[in-house]
Amino acid sequence: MIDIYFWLTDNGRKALQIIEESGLPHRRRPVDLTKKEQFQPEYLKISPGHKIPAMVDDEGPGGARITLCESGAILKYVAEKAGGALYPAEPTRRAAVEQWLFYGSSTFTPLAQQYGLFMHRFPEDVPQAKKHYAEIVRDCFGVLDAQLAKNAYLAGDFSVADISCYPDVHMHGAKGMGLGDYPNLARWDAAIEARPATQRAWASL
Ligand SMILES: N[C@@H](CCC(=O)N[C@@H](CS)C(=O)NCC(=O)O)C(=O)O
Repeated sequence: MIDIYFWLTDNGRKALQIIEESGLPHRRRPVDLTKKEQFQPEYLKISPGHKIPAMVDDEGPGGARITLCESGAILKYVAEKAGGALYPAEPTRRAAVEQWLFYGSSTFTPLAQQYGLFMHRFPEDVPQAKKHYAEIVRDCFGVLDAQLAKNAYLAGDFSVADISCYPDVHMHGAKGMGLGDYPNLARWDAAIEARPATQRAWASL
């Protein structure tokens, strides 16, 4: 059984999406960031950097319990355990998936989080920061849109690469500034939104 520790944020949705796509038995374990539950000593044993998402698999490699944090590592672990096209084994296809998986987890999401902070949560109005991060997010949308002009999904078939980028495109694009300038990204967003696993992952607690 896999326990998924999450909250209703971009990275939390990534973990929920991959576990729903995998079809593996799991339990949802909400970690309420608004109550600072990520700092509870028991949780810090799983996620030392006090971040969601995290996971515990009672039946990890060799049958041993494994704990994991970092959304990218969780996407990879769950998809590999499930097998199939979400994280392909063939080296060239896997390399393409990893390129866009890491683009999501190390470039796009951290920058989109800064955009979200200054647009929606920062206590002061900071026009320069808003402008700066809006330009960066639009640049990322353009990069993704260009890739999706050539491929149905970021690395060919639907994979963890798409899950790595979807939540911030959906929140800040489709449900935010709009995707009118990015037709390929809009088509991709709608296709992923329609997936039953996405619907389950984005349903309330
Ligand atoms: N690189 C990490 C980032 C995770 C992250 O930023 N988590 C945020 C919510 S989206 C969090 O848990 N923040 C609470 C805190 O920092 O105390 C990942 O991809 O999982």
